[in-house]
Amino acid sequence: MDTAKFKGVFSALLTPYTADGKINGGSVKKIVDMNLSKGINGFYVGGSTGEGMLLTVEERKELFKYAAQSNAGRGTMIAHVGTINTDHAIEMAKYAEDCGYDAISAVAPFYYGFSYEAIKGYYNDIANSVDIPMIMYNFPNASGFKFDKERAEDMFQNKKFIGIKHTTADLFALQQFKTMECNPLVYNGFDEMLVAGLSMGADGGIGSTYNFMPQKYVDMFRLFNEGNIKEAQKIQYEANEIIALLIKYGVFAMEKALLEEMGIEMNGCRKPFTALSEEGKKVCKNIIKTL
Ligand code: MN9
Repeated sequence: MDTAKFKGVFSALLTPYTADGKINGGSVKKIVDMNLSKGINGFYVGGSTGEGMLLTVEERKELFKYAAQSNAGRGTMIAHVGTINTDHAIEMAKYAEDCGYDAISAVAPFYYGFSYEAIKGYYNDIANSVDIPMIMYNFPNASGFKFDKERAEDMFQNKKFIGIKHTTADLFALQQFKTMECNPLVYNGFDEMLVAGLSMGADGGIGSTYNFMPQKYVDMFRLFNEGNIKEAQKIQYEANEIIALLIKYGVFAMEKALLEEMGIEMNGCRKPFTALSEEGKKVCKNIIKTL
């Protein structure tokens, strides 16, 4: 299959809410338009950044619809359908396919400490329920499941699997995936390490901070591919100064406050996430001036 459209930098779309806590379709459109205008290649919808685990199945489907309509065929769309209930994941995967998504993705089922066989079954059940390909979401800190080359070689025998979103600092593992015979697409998952991930062979990145500073990631990716590593590193350092503050005050709450400052209604994160502190709000206003 032609994987060209899957390479590049993808925003892990934040989920905006209305004042009464519903999914805010108008704001989804604003983020999508702004990101695409800066050169972002597409969107990863309803994942960790999108508060996927805090939304109902109906809300996740609604979000898929809004994002697909906003994108209107411009960028490459990946729908995160992961949850621990296989039937729910399949329902969302089918819906995403109907909305025109290019691929689905799923985190490994968590909480019960499922066996490898159970996890493999979950992935195959979801992947085989649709015709679009599957991108494995490898996030061991959240799922408790360690995905390595050996397991990838086993799971990727199913040709529906085309890639891995690699959200761990283990860049050796990332590089090892790239030595697999099927040469999967591998995405760098921690924004603060994009240039490092690209150096180890990543085909692109998927990240939350792309939502409010897309230009930096578009530039990093372009400069890296032009062989201008020093300049790419410079932008990575600039981004990391901001990311360090986000990590201190709450990543998603801060990202949403930044977009709110840019005029896009976001209405914070869903509970049990806490609201941004007063100090965080001040820091946010200072960050805005540097963007
Ligand atoms: O989707 C995000 N991952 C998580 C990617 O939030 C788990 C990243 O963009 C991080 O938010 C970011 C800050 O650590 O790298």
